[in-house]
Amino acid sequence: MKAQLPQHKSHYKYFIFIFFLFIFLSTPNYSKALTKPVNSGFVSGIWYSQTPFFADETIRIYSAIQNESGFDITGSIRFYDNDNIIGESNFSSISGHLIEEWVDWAVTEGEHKIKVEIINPVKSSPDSAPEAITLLSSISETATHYADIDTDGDRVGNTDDDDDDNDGLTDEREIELGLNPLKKDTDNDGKDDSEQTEQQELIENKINSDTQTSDNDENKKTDNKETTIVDKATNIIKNISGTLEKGVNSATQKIILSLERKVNDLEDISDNKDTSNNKKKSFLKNFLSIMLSLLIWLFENKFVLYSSIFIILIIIWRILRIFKRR
Ligand SMILES: [Ca+2]
Ligand SMILES: [Ca+2]
Ligand SMILES: [Ca+2]
Ligand SMILES: [Ca+2]
Repeated sequence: MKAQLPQHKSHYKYFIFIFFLFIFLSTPNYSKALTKPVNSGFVSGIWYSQTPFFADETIRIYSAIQNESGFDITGSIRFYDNDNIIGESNFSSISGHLIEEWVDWAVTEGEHKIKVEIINPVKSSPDSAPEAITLLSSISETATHYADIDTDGDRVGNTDDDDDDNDGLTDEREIELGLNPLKKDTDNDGKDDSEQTEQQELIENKINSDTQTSDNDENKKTDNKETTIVDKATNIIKNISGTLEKGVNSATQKIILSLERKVNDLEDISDNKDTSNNKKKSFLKNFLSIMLSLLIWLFENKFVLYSSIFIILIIIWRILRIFKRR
């Protein structure tokens, strides 16, 4: 009968196995073989060949890798714009050194989130096979930029530029005038908008000036015309007055002559002795005299004078008549 080992001896086998396993796991080579993250990551983030950058420009984006891993690393570095790959290039990084990498990028208008990532890093050693590793920090921080349009290339984006096309007219003024604020020569006639607008304004000012001068001349002409009309009217009135005066004078003279004739007639009547007929004729003469006096009054401003003369003549005529009767 085979004697059995004591139970506590079988437990020793487990302790020995665990001890050697611990020793094995504690060796450095094995820990590396488990791809422990390597702290060789990015140092200076991301920078650009120029800032600010604008749409339609091609710029260069840079990044740097500081290798503090204790061994050389090879791999690729990939650049992203809004998660779209801009470009990728291979790198070889010496332990303890910093290397710079870049990619060229055609900028478009809008917001851009730029980041850089290290792809497929491999530990490189002259006495061992290449070994894939994991970097502690393989992706850079994301840098956000807004790329504006700079139509006139003066390094001031249209958002901040008062004169986007640099033609001398502000965007606001161009919109007011119906011109294109993004084009120096809106109508393609070879003259910049400002030059053309300046000329147009000069022309308009000249036209306004000429119109005003013309208006002044017209006013002067109108004044002259009015003056001429007034003069003419005055002359006509004067002529009429003169004519009237002459007419009145003439009429007065005629009346005087007529009255003289009447006096003569009355002398004849007084010789005739026919009392009733004399009275009728006398009344008729008086009536005619009054009518004539009224006519004179109607036509003559100096009617008082003429009326006075007429009255004096009548009085004379009456006196003469009295003397005749005697
Ligand atoms: Ca500009
Ligand atoms: Ca302008
Ligand atoms: Ca313009
Ligand atoms: Ca033009």
